[in-house]
Formats: sequence, C-alpha cells, structure tokens
Amino acid sequence: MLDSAQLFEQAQKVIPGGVNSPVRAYKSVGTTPRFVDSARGSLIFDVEGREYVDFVQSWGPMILGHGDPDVIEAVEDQLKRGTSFGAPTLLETMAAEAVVKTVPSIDLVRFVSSGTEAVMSAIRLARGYTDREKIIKFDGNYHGHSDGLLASAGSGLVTLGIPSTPGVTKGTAADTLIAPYNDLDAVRAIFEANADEVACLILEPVAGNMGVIPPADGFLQGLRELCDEFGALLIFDEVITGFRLALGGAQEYYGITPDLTTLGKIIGGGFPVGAFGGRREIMEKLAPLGPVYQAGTLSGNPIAMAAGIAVIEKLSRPGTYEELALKGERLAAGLKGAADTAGVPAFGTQVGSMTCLYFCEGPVTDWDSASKADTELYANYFRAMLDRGYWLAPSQFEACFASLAMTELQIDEMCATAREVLKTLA
Ligand code: HOZ
Repeated sequence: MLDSAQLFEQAQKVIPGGVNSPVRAYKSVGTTPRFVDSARGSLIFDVEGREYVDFVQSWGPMILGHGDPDVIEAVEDQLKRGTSFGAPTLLETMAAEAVVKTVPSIDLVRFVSSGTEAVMSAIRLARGYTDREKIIKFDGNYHGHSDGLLASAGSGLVTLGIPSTPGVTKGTAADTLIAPYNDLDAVRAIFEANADEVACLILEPVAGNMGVIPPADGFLQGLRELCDEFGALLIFDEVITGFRLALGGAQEYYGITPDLTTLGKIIGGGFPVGAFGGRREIMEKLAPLGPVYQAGTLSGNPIAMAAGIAVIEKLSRPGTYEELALKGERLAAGLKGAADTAGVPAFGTQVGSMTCLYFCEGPVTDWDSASKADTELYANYFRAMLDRGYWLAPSQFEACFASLAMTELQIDEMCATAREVLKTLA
C-alpha cells in the first residue's frame, strides 16, 4: 500500500492540488494531508494504520460518530432497493416530515445535494419572493461557494487568505453587502443606505467558519426586527448548527424564527444532502407551485434520505443534546485550561458541541478580532496534535467538535496532550 505522501503525489497529477475541497490540502498548517483509510465511532484511521480521535467529523455531519449501526442498516436496506430513481419516494416525504416536525420555522422543505446548493436556492427564492436584488451577509460567515456569497467569506477563504475570488462578476459582487458580525448598528446603516433593495439577510446564527463565534445577546433578535422593519427576509444558514445545537438547530436554541433556513451536513448522515425550507407562503413560490425555478436529478436521493431519517431518529432520543453540551463544555474548558497552564494567550468559545480555541487574547466577537489569532502557532499545534493521534481541523478558523461517540476520557486525554504540546510551543 502506498503511504499518504505517495498518494498525495499521485492525486496531484489528476486533481487540482490533489484535493476535491481546498481545506483538505493542509496548506495553511505547513504539512500535507494524511490519506484516510476508514473510520469507526470516534476514531479515524489513515492508510499507514495510525488512529486518531476525530474532532472534525467530516466538518460536522458525523455527530453520531462514524459507522453508526442504525445508519448503516438503513442505508444497506435502501441500497438493495435502488440508489436513485429521479422520481418521488416515500423516504423523501418521511425525511421532510422529520424536518418540519423538528425545525420550528419550516412549514415546507425542499432537499438538494449540498449546503452550497441549499443556500444558492434559498437566496434565489428570497429574491423572487421580495422582487429585490441585494443581499446582506456577514464578514467571515461562509455559505458555500456560490458566486454571490464568496465575498468576505470564512472557512477555506480566510484559511488560505483569499478575500474575493476571480470568476465572480462585478455585478454579482455589487449585490452582496457586507456587515461585521455582531454589529447591529452596521446592519441598520446598510439597510438605510439600500432602502427597498435588500431581499434578504443571511447569517450563520453561530458563526462556525471563522472558528466558533456565538451571537451577542440580542443580536439575532435585533436582526429579526431589522428585517421586519425593512421588508427583507431573514435566512438562518444552519448547515452547521442544524441538528447540532438542538434538534431544531440554533433557531430553537435561541428562540428566534427566521423566514428561511438552510440545512446540510448532519441531515445527510454523511451522504451529500442539503435542504432549504421556511414559511409556506414563501416556499410556495418555488416551481412547480410558483415561478422560482430550482431542480436536481439527485435531489432527495433515497440513500441520503434513509441515512438522514435514521440520524434524526437517533438524535431525537432524550438526553442527546444535554450530553453533547456537557462534552462541548468539557472540551472547551479543558483546552482553555491547557493553554492557561502552558502560558499561551488564548480565548475559548463554545456553544453546545461547537468549540474553538483562538490563539489570541480576545475577546473574539467578529472576523476582525478572530483574525488576530496566531495562525503560525495554530499550525505548530495542529501538526504536533496530529502526530499524537488527534484529528483537528487544519485551520485556526474552523470548529473543534465534540461528538456523541467520543468518551469523556478521550476528551480529557486530548486536553492533557494539548497542554503538553502547548508547553513546548509557549
Ligand atoms: N463548511 C466547511 C468548513 N466549515 C467546508 C469544508 C470544505 O470546504 O471542504
């Protein structure tokens, strides 16, 4: 068997940069990727046979851990019946019923194949519904890679230092208005300067693509009120927070009702799925009921639907979110304690099972303050942790997730290792 370095060489001959998504290339952490062989529960195994505790979880979907037996059984069952039909199935209705039942603001939902597609479609729908063209997004929020949403975006763009990307037309870029996260005054100023022109405001209700930044007290409520005042739709991008902070996502967690919601990651149980949904009268503008067109051959794919239903069922068991929150608290407290003991300036954030340890004094409340983190220190920390069996995000600006499969002992051992590593880096 070839090793990771050899496989990376081979991949680079036929795939740009050797990867199918830029963050996988490990460019900002000064090393090359370990190629994955398999994963089980809380562990991920590379092709060299090394094992790691997985704090990335495929960037969020694997909240139950890898290879959950109920999900595998549901998928195997469906595999035998067929993998794609391009025609309606009961599974799609069952998955939709599960979403409508659990996500408070969603009356109708449509499934697509990725979070990017969900957001792109929701924005088109918001424009079609309001007959307006501009959108507001936040600096450092990431909503996938559709043209209009790449401006000032988080995730791979901040990791690789790409403020805006060639290939997006000036007209498209001009329709995207950018505000600093957690700054209601700035949002009001943008609305006032663009009266009657803003179709929607989209945000991650907990920012999870510039590390993890919780909304300030009153921020989400303030946005709700501003959208109502200026006649714009409020879109919660819950691709990360959906089914992670609560069954009903951040909107249940914080008690705020958006007009539209985008979902992805967890509802696919590790298969490519996205979804967008919201108030009936808005969703009814979609074809075939209304004029806003949106479609997809693999939308509502039966394998992905079967996996998603099994995941939601499992997450619905009592105590799930209490357990995730306790693990998240333990992880965040352990990491902050590790940094403090080692004498490394650090600011920790946590909401439920989403955590981030920023290597800066903080407080971190927006992209401006997040960008002050010491990314070189993070790169050194990342490589040392990887060598010791911990699979962390290859970027300071991504979440470190706790999962249901992870044990408290694994979390404690990871934090103890972080303490030893940080002592050598202080
Ligand atoms: N939203 C993911 C990171 N938070 C994206 C992962 C990727 O770009 O591959």
